Amino acid sequence: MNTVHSTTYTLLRKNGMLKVFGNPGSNELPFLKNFPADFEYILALHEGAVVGIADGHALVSQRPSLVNLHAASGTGNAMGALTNAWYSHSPLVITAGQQARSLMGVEAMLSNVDAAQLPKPLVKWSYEPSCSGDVPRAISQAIHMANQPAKGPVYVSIPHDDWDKEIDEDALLLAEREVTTAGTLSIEQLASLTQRINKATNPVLVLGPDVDAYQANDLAIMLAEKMASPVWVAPSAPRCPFPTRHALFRGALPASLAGIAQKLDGHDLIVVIGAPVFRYHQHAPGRYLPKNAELIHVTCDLQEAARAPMGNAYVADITAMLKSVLPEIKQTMRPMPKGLPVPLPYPTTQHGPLAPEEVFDDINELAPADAVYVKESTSTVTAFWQRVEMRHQGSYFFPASGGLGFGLPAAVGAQLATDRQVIAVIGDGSANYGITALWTAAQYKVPVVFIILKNGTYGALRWFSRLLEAETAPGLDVPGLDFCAIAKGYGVEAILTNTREEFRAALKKALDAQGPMLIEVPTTTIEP
Ligand code: TZD
Ligand code: CA
Repeated sequence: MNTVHSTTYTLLRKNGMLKVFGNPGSNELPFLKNFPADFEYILALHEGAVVGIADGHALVSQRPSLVNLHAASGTGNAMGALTNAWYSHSPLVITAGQQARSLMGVEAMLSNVDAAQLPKPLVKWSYEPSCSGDVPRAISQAIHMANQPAKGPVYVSIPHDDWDKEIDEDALLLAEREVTTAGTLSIEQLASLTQRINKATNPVLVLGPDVDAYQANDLAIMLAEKMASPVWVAPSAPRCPFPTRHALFRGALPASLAGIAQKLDGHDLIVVIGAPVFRYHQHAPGRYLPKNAELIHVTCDLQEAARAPMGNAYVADITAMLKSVLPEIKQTMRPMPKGLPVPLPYPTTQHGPLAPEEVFDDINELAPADAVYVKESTSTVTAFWQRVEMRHQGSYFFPASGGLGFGLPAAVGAQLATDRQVIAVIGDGSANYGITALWTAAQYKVPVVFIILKNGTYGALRWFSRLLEAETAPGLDVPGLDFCAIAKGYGVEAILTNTREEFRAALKKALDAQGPMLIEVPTTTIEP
């Protein structure tokens, strides 16, 4: 007999979704009972960590992650993490257990009232099936919705008495389905785009996270070299789309109107690929574009295209677009611009806390060339981009909405998806929002290197408080945290390092370790 339960697991298996990231409650137990042996349940102790881990896994594996949350309260705890999943186009299939159908109306304990409404507007699609027979179809729809461009999180609420119900064998047709989209440029679009690029006298490229997400990094290098144009990373960067020591690399754009216009001044054409136009942050008023500049925007996300305040947009698959555009772009005769100078090694501090720059120099020297960095220390963004060389696709992840609590869990999820070494570089403020993910790292022996930069303060907010003339604001310091004690409490080996020598020795040890290790390093406060 086929049940909703057996059919759903067949569907998940066919879609390669063999991990369930969750934190269970009574509503979810009927889904989890008779858990098939080829599936793995990844338990995290708070739903923010559950979604962060699933997000990191989806970003690195490029596959949808299945999340199972507990009713409304579990969903509520996960909402902050959903802001990041939404902006990073993470394909998360989030399921939440619902009360038994006959008890929902009286609002028995654990009823998720108006369940489909709850996660909006942070999901692409949200649904509660109207009957048990519709559950596998709804999950199938969720998978395809999540995994087609622009990818993103989706939500399905499932009453717990549905799982045992018998279902028609035709429901298994769902497991055979494929949904694909093409999304290439039309002949007319291709001609208008390439003519505009070939005509430009001083073009500049601005690359965003979806270049990295669609593994179009090498195509972007070829395009940049043909155009001999400088390459900037789009502001508020959650990923690294371009090798940071390439001669054409210029760094990440500042996240303000005035800052962007200033950096791009002098260019007649700005080509933005795989990013919103733009993800501003600081309010520094100014014109959208430098004088006499035109902007072309290529994105896989219709919403990104539609909401931009300037420029002409092409909505297309990033990889397919680059493949069709490249042969049409003329190799320019303009000379290749000179590369940025590599920063000099930061001098070693003799007394007192290390500078973050020293820590980054050591990471850059000692970490494997293809390390995956999950970064969530907000005051050290520029220093990190300058000092830690990133060469390969999938080398860098930062919370895409700016919502803290992504980094520590996402590093665990990323390491579950790759053999490359994952290194989490996390601030002493940020670490607390996702700290329980340490337990998951310990229990599942996930060999992440966690580096906690401890400056005792919300460093970026210190900087912002000057920008906003709000220096008198309370609540900006976080003294009295002992991350070694916290890590040990969750079962993760930890070392406190006060000197450069101690840090280097600890990092070497952590890189060789079979399981997770945390390094706590007191640092000075610098500016983002
Ligand atoms: N809460 C959440 C969930 N997300 C946020 N972004 C903030 C609060 C506000 N916030 C920032 O935007 S940066 C920051 C906070 C609290 C400071 C982070 O401190 P840190 O990093 O120690 O992790 P730095 O390097 O000291 O800035
Ligand atoms: Ca800090």
